[in-house]
Formats: sequence, C-alpha cells, structure tokens
Amino acid sequence: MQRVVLHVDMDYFFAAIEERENPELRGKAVVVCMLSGRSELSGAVSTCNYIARGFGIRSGMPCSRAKKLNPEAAFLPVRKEFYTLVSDRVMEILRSYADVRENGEAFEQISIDEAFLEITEKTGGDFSLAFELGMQIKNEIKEKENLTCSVGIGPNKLISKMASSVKKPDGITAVSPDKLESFLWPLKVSKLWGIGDVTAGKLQEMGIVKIKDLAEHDVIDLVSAFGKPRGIWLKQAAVGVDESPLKEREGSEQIGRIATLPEDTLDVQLISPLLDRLAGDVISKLNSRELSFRTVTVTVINSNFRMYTKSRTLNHPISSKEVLLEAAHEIMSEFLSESHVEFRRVGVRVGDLQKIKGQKSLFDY
Ligand code: DCP
Ligand code: CA
Ligand code: CA
Repeated sequence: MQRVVLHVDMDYFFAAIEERENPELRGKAVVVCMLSGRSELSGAVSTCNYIARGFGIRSGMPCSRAKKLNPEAAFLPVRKEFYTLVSDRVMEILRSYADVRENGEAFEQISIDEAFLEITEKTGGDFSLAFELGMQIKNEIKEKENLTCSVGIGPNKLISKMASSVKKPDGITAVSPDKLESFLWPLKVSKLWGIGDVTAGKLQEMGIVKIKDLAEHDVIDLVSAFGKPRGIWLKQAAVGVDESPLKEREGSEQIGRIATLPEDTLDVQLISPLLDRLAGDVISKLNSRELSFRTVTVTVINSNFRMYTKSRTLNHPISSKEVLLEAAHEIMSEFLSESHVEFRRVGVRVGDLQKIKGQKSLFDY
C-alpha cells in the first residue's frame, strides 16, 4: 500500500498561545522573549507572531533589536511550562489521528510544536482522504485549543516535513508521489530537510545548487565527498525517497498488547476480562525478560476509530501483576466515566522498563 505520512507544525506557537490567553493582544505585534534577567530586554526573541514578522522581527534576534524594529509591539516573557501543557494536549489530539499499530510506531513528536503521524492504514494510501484528515485535525485543534497549525502530507517523513512549511500559517499541503520531482527539484539544496549550512556549502562547491542538480549528480562522487551513508541518503532524498520509520520520542522501549472487544461497548463487565488478559500477557513478557516497569498506559480505540491514551507513572519500578491490573482498571474507569462513544479495541502497555537487578528480594521467596 502507498505509504502516507502527515506532519503538523503549530503556527508561531508560543506567541499564538499568549495571543489566545490575552485577547487584547489581537491585531498587535507580539514578541515572546527569553530574558536573561540582567536588564530589561537583554535576552533573545523566542518567537513572535506574523504581525511582528512583518516588521522584520525573527526568532533568535536580540530583544533590544526587536524593540527598535517595532517599539509598539507587546514584549512578553517566555512561559515554557505553560506552553508544554498546551503542547501535551495538542499532541494527544494528534496522536488520536495516527494509525494504530501493534509493532512499530505510528506517532513521533519531534519538538514542542511538531509531530509526524503515520496515516497509511487510516487513508488506505489515498492522498485525498489524507487531505480531509488533515483538515479534520486542523479543525479539532482550532476548536479545542483555539490555535492554528500547518500540515504537510507526503509519502514519507522527509516530504511531509517539507510540505508543512509550504503554506504557513494555517496551511495544508499534500505532495503525492507523482508530484515529488516538481515539488523538490526547483528548490535549493539547503531546503532539503537534514541539510545544514555545512553540507549546503560543500554541495555548492561541487556545483550542486538545486535539488535537481543533486538528483542528477553521480552517486559515487557524493559518496566520496560525504561517506557512504550520507552520500546515498543525499541521492535518495533528492528524488523524495526516505524510508525512515517513525520513532516514539525519548527512545524508551514499551511492551504492550492490544485486542478487539467481542462487540463495541462501554460496559465495564465486558471490558474488564479483556483488560485482565492483556495485562497478563504483558506481565509474562516482562517476566521472561526480567524487566520491571514504571509507567502504565491504557489505550482505547472507539467505534469511530479514534484512539485515546492515558498513562500513570508509579513512584518506583515494579513488576507486579496486581499493580499493573489496579492501574489499568483505574485508568479504564476514568475513560468510561468520560466517554460517550463505544469502545472497539483496548490496549495495555508498560514503559520506563528496567532490568530487575541481581538477587530476588525477600518478597519473592
Ligand atoms: N523557539 C525558540 N527559539 C527559537 C526557535 C523556536 O524558543 N530560536 C520556540 C518558540 C516557538 C517554538 O519553539 O514558538 C516552535 O518553533 P518554530 O520554529 O516552529 O516557530 P514558531 O512555531 O514560533 O513559528 P512558525 O509559525 O514559523 O512555525
Ligand atoms: Ca511552529
Ligand atoms: Ca516547529
């Protein structure tokens, strides 16, 4: 099946949150500053809204310079913890649109305001369905968080990431496999995601300016200039080929099981036995590898094929089945108390895995 990957990048994220929190800022230039604390406006610009960008203000520039460019702008201190809470809620919405996979990841957060979603199964490889899904995602984020984002859709991470920056803010761009060359080739090599200034400079010296030049360049020559993996990657990227899978952030391994209920239901009597069985499977797997866990996550997929997850972190690593069951049932009852749409599938997984060290404790005897 044709692979489909969707990338979301929130628009002027920190400044957009400030704007939303304070309606008086609407229509004004808003600049979020990382203040060094030494003197007023002694830090750098974290980000700014598009009105401020119209005055030439950019991320990273000294706040004092931004103040000169537009003395009327609102200058606000960065509130990172608060933005992280908003980010977590946005990521939860995004995750709910990704494919559900038992092995391999379908969701990857790459920064506070960006994520990839694998949507191959959801869309059956159809790019117009993917576009509709992208619009649904934008609408839900607008409705629930009053924020806009830009969406890119492509046959892989590389293309979806590049596509999301084509129309900003509040844009959506799909690049289907037949459009790869017309999308990529007119662009400068520096626009290729993963090429930094150093590589771009080196390519320029080799006479490679546009991505088209790179695509047409001899791969042997690229390999001798950049080494084998990098050289081959460059050649492939130039024609829009990228097979890299999505990776869950933090790189932490998880062990989980997911299964379909006998019928779509919100009845705890029907759900509990399946939850027990899944938790039992997870524990056997953990035991066989002598691992303990610290986080428990329950996933539900409802009859509209939307996926929701909730997690709980324990205060120490443990490998007890009872603890897992208790946590899983608690989370499930939370889900049940707030859901109106029937559940179709449920899953249990554990994370923050650690090797159970050395000798068994007294309790094991
Ligand atoms: N950020 C920062 N310092 C930078 C760049 C970014 O503190 N030099 C923070 C503030 C941004 C957030 O990270 O809001 C996301 O960065 P982006 O590069 O995605 O920029 P924005 O979301 O602000 O704007 P855009 O609409 O261009 O995506
Ligand atoms: Ca952004
Ligand atoms: Ca970003």
